[in-house]
Amino acid sequence: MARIAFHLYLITDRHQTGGRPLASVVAEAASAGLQAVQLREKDLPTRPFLSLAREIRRVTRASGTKLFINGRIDIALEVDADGVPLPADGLPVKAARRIVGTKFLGASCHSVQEVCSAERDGADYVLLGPIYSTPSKAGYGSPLGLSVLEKACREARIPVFALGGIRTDRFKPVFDAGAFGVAMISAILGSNDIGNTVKRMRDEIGGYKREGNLFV
Ligand code: TZP
Repeated sequence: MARIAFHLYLITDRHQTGGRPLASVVAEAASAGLQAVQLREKDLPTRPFLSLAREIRRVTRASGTKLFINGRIDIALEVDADGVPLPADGLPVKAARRIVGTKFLGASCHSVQEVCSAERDGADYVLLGPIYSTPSKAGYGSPLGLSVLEKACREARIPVFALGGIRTDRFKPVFDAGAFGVAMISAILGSNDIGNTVKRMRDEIGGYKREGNLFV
């Protein structure tokens, strides 16, 4: 099984691109060094979602950016995505593993307990959030804060990606708390200069690389 070797992770929301087509925005981010993208678009019906997934697959193949398809294992298999992050109300990790085989399996978690059980069940990585309050997703209660992130990172051996309200000026506290990576919607998609934003993010993350069993 390949190991997780990416730290900068974009989650898509085509409503937050300021009217720009999602595929071109992702292409710009990918050619600037974006390492992973999760196609989310929960409100898209299956067929347009599949077309978009195919388009984003073409773009990400060209740059070597990992592609993840939120929850839709059928679509992930069809476009040969690199993995599937499971939403909290999606298939259980063990059931999903039987279908995806060696593709990366992620789990969206909202507590330390969920992180631990995702790891026990065989997830390859978790997205933990919201760490900070976020304009992008209502209904997830109050932000977990850095202390929950720190505890999750201490207890888990699999990579923990911090999610929710993450911006470049918050990279330091989340990496200091032990995060393996950062996942974002608005800080990337809301930028007027996505290429430059992604490059600056890559540089910033480069500064936090540390020796260790996870962080390469
Ligand atoms: N899950 C928890 S917070 C969140 C998701 C999908 C949204 C994160 O968006 P942003 O704009 O990076 O805060």
